[in-house]
Amino acid sequence: MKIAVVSDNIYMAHAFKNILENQMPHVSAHYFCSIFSNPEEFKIQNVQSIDIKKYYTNLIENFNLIFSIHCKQIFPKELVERVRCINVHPGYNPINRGWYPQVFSIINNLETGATIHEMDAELDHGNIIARKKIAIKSWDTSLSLYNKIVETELELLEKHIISIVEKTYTTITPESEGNVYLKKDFNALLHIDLQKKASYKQVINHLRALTHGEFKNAYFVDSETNKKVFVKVILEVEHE
Ligand code: 0FX
Repeated sequence: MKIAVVSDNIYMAHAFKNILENQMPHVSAHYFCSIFSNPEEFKIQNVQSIDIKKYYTNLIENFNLIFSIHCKQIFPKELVERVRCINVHPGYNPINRGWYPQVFSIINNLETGATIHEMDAELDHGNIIARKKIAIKSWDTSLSLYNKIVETELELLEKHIISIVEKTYTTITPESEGNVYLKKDFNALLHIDLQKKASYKQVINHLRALTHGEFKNAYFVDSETNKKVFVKVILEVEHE
């Protein structure tokens, strides 16, 4: 078995490596990041950068199982059709396909969770190997929910890694095409129109969906200086 792991997320790449090494010490994998990352930052031995769009035939020739662990480059159709490719996705398919799922779940009142699935030519679309929902609390921000999603992705990987490598799992077909959100949909949420009317619930949901640690996401434009003013919220639930 020749396994490749492609990741643009340092935390996830290390966690995946630990799970694979702990559960399958006899199995080795080659680690890559896409053109969107700097391989030196990964601090994984022999990690290589690969432009998947240009050099995917190298992957086809050299590997028979490929994991996408938050890889930011789209896998070409030929790659997913010629090699078994598995995606670990920070959303519950098919409800949360695409970019930054928890953001859209909070704003659009959609369920969320984590999914491991076989890849096909469409985004976050293939047959599902494992998935789990996570409850969204009214005090969750994008960051607090994201942290729970990542831990759920790892929980699913711990449970299913052996069956994935050994190809002994069963899959379920997604019930529908679901929802797909892209980076441009996220970008369209950032500018707050101060004239727009909304309920407090909508406003709080919008702002908590864009509150993610240090990221400067939501903003309005100050009318005097024309400068962006970034906005985030602090939500704290009382202790019982
Ligand atoms: O690696 P990842 O957690 O996942 C993203 C997509 O959500 C996922 O669908 C795709 N399969 C994967 C390849 O890329 O993304 P990240 O580490 O860039 O961001 C993590 C979270 O941080 C994100 O869910 C929301 C938040 N964030 C990120 C950026 C860059 C912001 O709130 N603002 C930002 O500008």
